[in-house]
Amino acid sequence: MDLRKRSARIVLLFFLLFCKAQATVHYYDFVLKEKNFTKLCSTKSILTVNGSFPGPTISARKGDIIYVTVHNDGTYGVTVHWHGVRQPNDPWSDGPENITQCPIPPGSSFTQRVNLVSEEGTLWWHAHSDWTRATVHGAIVIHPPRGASYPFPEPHGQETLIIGEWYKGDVMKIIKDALASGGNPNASDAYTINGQPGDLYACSNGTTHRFSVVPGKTYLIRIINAAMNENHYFGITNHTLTLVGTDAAYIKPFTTPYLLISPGQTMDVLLKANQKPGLYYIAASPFHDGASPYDNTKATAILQYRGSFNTSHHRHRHRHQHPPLVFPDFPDHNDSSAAFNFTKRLRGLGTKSHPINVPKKVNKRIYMTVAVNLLTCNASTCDRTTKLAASLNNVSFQIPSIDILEAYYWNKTGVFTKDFPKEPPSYINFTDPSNNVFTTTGTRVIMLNYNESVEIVWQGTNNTLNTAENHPMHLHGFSFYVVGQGLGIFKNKTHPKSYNLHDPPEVNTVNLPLNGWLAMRFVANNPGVWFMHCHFERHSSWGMDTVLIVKDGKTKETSMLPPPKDMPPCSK
Ligand SMILES: *[C@@H]1O[C@H](CO)[C@@H](O)[C@H](O)[C@H]1NC(C)=O
Ligand SMILES: *[C@@H]1O[C@H](CO)[C@@H](O)[C@H](O)[C@H]1NC(C)=O
Ligand SMILES: *[C@@H]1O[C@H](CO)[C@@H](O)[C@H](O)[C@H]1NC(C)=O
Ligand SMILES: *[C@@H]1O[C@H](CO)[C@@H](O)[C@H](O)[C@H]1NC(C)=O
Ligand SMILES: *[C@@H]1O[C@H](CO)[C@@H](O)[C@H](O)[C@H]1NC(C)=O
Ligand SMILES: *[C@@H]1O[C@H](CO)[C@@H](O)[C@H](O)[C@H]1NC(C)=O
Ligand SMILES: *[C@@H]1O[C@H](CO)[C@@H](O)[C@H](O)[C@H]1NC(C)=O
Ligand SMILES: *[C@@H]1O[C@H](CO)[C@@H](O)[C@H](O)[C@H]1NC(C)=O
Ligand SMILES: *[C@@H]1O[C@H](CO)[C@@H](O)[C@H](O)[C@H]1NC(C)=O
Ligand SMILES: *[C@@H]1O[C@H](CO)[C@@H](O)[C@H](O)[C@H]1NC(C)=O
Ligand SMILES: *[C@@H]1O[C@H](CO)[C@@H](O)[C@H](O)[C@H]1NC(C)=O
Ligand SMILES: *[C@@H]1O[C@H](CO)[C@@H](O)[C@H](O)[C@H]1NC(C)=O
Ligand SMILES: [Cu+2]
Repeated sequence: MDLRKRSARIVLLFFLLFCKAQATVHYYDFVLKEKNFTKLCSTKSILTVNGSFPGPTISARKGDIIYVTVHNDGTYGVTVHWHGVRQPNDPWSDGPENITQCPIPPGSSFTQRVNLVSEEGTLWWHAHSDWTRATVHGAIVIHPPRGASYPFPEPHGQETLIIGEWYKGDVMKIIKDALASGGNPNASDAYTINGQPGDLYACSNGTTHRFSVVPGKTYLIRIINAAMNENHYFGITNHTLTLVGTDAAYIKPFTTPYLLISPGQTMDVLLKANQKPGLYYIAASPFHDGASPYDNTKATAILQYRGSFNTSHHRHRHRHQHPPLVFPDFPDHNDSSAAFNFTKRLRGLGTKSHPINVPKKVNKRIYMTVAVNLLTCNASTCDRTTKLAASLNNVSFQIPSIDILEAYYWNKTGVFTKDFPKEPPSYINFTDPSNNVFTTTGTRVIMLNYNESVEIVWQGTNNTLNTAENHPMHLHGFSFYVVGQGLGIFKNKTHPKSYNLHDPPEVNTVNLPLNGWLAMRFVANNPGVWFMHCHFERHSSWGMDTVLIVKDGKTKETSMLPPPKDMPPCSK
């Protein structure tokens, strides 16, 4: 062996040993159980992890491996998903119900491996069964590897803020009733920040979440939108935010008075406590540009400068009393242009330690319409003549009763078909109000060869039902680069010429604008079965979903791992 090759090998060996030594293995136990919570002046029992809402935070460093044993002490089957974690070669731990596993039955447990190979920043975990994620979710905080640092000055402190959505009714019943009636599910009754609706809701102003800061210091705030059906504006009165990362990847920092954050997305911001010491609202308020009913309330938490609020004086009598605070200024709830402008500002960081590896050439293109539709129904499937549905390329996805991953791995037939269309059935004017609303149904998946460079262009639609709205599109198993976006209809001759192949952001969830299009790219180098869906829960429940199956490569390293021994059984 020549000297150059040998020294390269030695360097590689050191690199491997060094990385191995750095990876830490963590173990967590999650106990799914019911617990009573009182909010909005009424008490109800919700499914939780370990009795907390939001659930426990997982903290680790990039490169670490976490084993989470999920014990189901509830009364029905549930699955848990690690949102945004690539899970290389290991779809078995990904979690979506009947896509990669059957539900964990009550009284049993399942150990999932959360392998943080490539993500750094903030992600989250949530239940992936029916609407259980409303209450079963928590943060995944991923620090830089040991010895590495943030691509910005070390913050003085950190805070995680989770935006949630609270329903007075039972969430499982809400979606069940909606699917049975064929209509819209009930809207929520409040939004929450770290489980608290805040000052603007009855009975909750005594428990508003507070975040204390030292004047002059800079903080890293990790924001997660865990809401079910709504995007949010997020901001802090009289403060600007510097966005530094999203979906556990860094971006080129920019300063903004507010964020537009969609369900599924995470955003890391730097906050400088540079205003007059006092109390300020941290606020979330919905962005909703569709015609469907929605919860039009606002959630608040409080940013509290230390020294400006005399806690000892108030501790006994009116512990949390404060003068009225001002809500931050946000654009209108349906200002699609403000939302689109915000999304367009994101750019990948693109430094030596955080490179951008966007595919420059593409082997496989998929053009995919995203629609809310109708299906005809009869008395046995719903109460009306038609029911609301949703589709991708006019296929409303039907979830099977055996998970697709096991069907694929064990060569079981009759569970899914490998023929998801690569373009819509016809090239109509997708945004025209006169479009037909009806869709077909099926469990049709997209087959990809290992290492293929894939481009997916999502196309927003409208129709006679007036269903145009934005959609937070999410892919499991990959982060993808957002290379282009625009309003109106995608033109396959001209729009690709304006793609950003220089510094596109890398995300796992992206907001497809109202009546617009969005182009994304990734390399299919993660063999497995990966769910793709709108992260509005009502749309996903109606079938705005599909599955990508990435076939094995030629070697063991490029093939899917075998299933773990404790896979929950499928009842059949
Ligand atoms: C959850 O509760 C179980 C049992 O009480 C405990 O062993 C476990 O450490 C808890 N997990 C977390 C993440 O707090
Ligand atoms: C919640 O409270 C109700 C009414 O007090 C009670 O019947 C129920 O057992 C409680 N549930 C849990 C999980 O504690
Ligand atoms: C949904 O809302 C309707 C009307 O407010 C109410 O009667 C019903 O109980 C709600 N359903 C659930 C499951 O909370
Ligand atoms: C703080 O923000 C509020 C609401 O946007 C605004 O009315 C007020 O003038 C601001 N105060 C300062 C000191 O900037
Ligand atoms: C806080 O209250 C205590 C007790 O009433 C008082 O001694 C102290 O001076 C107060 N501090 C401030 C900053 O107002
Ligand atoms: C909470 O609301 C009650 C009733 O409106 C009010 O008396 C109290 O001062 C409020 N507390 C705070 C901290 O604003
Ligand atoms: C969005 O950006 C466009 C073009 O830069 C600008 O004309 C428009 O005013 C912006 N809209 C909002 C709401 O910021
Ligand atoms: C998943 O399959 C089980 C049967 O194994 C079925 O009871 C359940 O309803 C299915 N879940 C979904 C979301 O379709
Ligand atoms: C499934 O079929 C493929 C191709 O025919 C074969 O290589 C593989 O061994 C089969 N797997 C199982 C588990 O039977
Ligand atoms: C599509 O329909 C919309 C709404 O009617 C219209 O504004 C737009 O110009 C049409 N686009 C094309 C390419 O015809
Ligand atoms: C969508 O179509 C409806 C008619 O069904 C029309 O009233 C509405 O303005 C359209 N919305 C958008 C955003 O194009
Ligand atoms: C490009 O779009 C046209 C319709 O505008 C369509 O007929 C054609 O098939 C598309 N070509 C590709 C390669 O997708
Ligand atoms: Cu949607």
